[in-house]
Amino acid sequence: MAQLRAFESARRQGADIPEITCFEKQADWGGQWNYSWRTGLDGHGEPVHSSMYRHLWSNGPKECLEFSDYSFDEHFGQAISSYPPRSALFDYIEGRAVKSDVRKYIQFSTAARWVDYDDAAREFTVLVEDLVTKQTRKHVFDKLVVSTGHFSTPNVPEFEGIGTFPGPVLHAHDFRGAEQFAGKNVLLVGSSYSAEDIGMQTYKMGAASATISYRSKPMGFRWPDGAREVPTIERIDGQHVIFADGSSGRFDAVILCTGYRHKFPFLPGSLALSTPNVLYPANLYKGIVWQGNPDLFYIGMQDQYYTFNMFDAQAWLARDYIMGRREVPGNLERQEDIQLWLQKQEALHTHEDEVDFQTDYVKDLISLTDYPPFDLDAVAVLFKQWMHDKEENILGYRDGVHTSVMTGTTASAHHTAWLDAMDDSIEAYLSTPIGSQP
Ligand code: FAD
Ligand code: NA7
Repeated sequence: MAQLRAFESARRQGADIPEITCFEKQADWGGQWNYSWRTGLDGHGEPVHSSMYRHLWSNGPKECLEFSDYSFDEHFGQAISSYPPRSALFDYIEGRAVKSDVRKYIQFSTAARWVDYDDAAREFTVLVEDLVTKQTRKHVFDKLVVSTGHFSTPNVPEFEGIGTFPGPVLHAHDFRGAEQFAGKNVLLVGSSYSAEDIGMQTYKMGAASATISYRSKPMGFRWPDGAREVPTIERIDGQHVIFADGSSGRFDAVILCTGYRHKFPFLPGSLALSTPNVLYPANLYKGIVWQGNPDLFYIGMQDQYYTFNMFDAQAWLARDYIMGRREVPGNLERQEDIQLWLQKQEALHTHEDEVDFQTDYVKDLISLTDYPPFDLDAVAVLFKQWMHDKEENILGYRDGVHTSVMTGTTASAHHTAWLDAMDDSIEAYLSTPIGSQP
């Protein structure tokens, strides 16, 4: 959506933009934000894309992801809270896409199946399947942008004895809501966003306990009573799980919050990015240009503090390379630039360092394009405030308010504290509950 918007923005400024086709395998746009109740396979037998769940509220302040050319004020016409539910963020990204009229470029329910690159002709041949008619078609392109996300294919490790566990064992990708865990003892494996948020979802929905097992280091939040962190799993024996420090527990369900794999089943190995979930994947110049073939671009493949506005900055730069407004430098220059960023990445120690790193990265992108600039240092301050708020109160940080860097608008406090908010629909979110009027 960012890439289409970037081209459309240039077109509206009078530029002669290239012919664009976007293939989207789902029937609607929004990517992860397009919630599905389904798990496993969708109605066409395709892997379900979205990993989002009911009661998913933004896990970072909306002020950190705001588009600089489409503010929350413009979309909602009123101040809203800093941590909206999924439905409101979907509405926001859809609002901008509708306003810029980019739907016309998208062929929905169409999955990319395979890509070939012809070195001599410098052309990509893309084989797609219309999931409704079952017809396959080939399209030829000069440039290819891959923006298929990387939080969709679960990373599922093996644990000794896990096959003996009698209760449900699921990956975060297949988690759709915590209501079923009321009264249960839940084991969450992993120590990042999914473990933290799904763990607190189970607490919110009345789990008897939430135990979070880390591999490298604990998250260290001040967990509420009934929640705790333990080291990695040594082995599982039926319902009984033994951890590396010798402690153990009896659990009713295991949720593997063990992250995702970058997976591109439609790309040959020579074109497919292979990387762990890091802030600067190797082999991408400026984080977007495939080092092995500068006609190929990737958007959004980084681990993310910044999201929507970073995708925009990437898309604006990709657009300018594609349109020849800016020349992609030669192999050596690209490699040197990549190396510099990789070295900087190596030196990161704290989450604050990581925020500063990604802030510098987005600044670098924006300096190369006409994406409306904004005060990225102020956004970095917001990220650090957010991290501090989480440390102070993991269940209450979403009740805090922040001020928009784009508009200066201070968010309104939501009418219901996150812990008590049981309706994540946009209607409930934007409503003023009866009795709360002055
Ligand atoms: P995606 O949103 O994953 O979109 C990729 C698109 O590519 C999908 O529409 C998919 O159907 C399509 N596609 C995939 N394969 C094919 C194919 N072969 N052919 C055709 N189409 C294909 N970010 C935040 O800013 N705030 C949050 O609170 C937040 N919470 C998150 C919670 C969860 C559980 C997850 C998983 C992610 C969260 N994120 C959050 C990050 C989120 O991934 C990004 O905000 C954003 O959705 C990434 O956009 P994307 O376009 O790169 O990828
Ligand atoms: P992340 O942020 O990639 O984190 C994955 C976590 O899984 C991380 O803590 C890993 O531990 C852990 N992991 C991976 N393999 C194992 C094994 N074998 N054993 C134990 N733990 C393991 O993924 P998330 O799903 O949390 O977040 C992804 C997005 O979804 C994010 O944008 C959110 O907004 C929602 P490590 O720390 O590497 O030792």
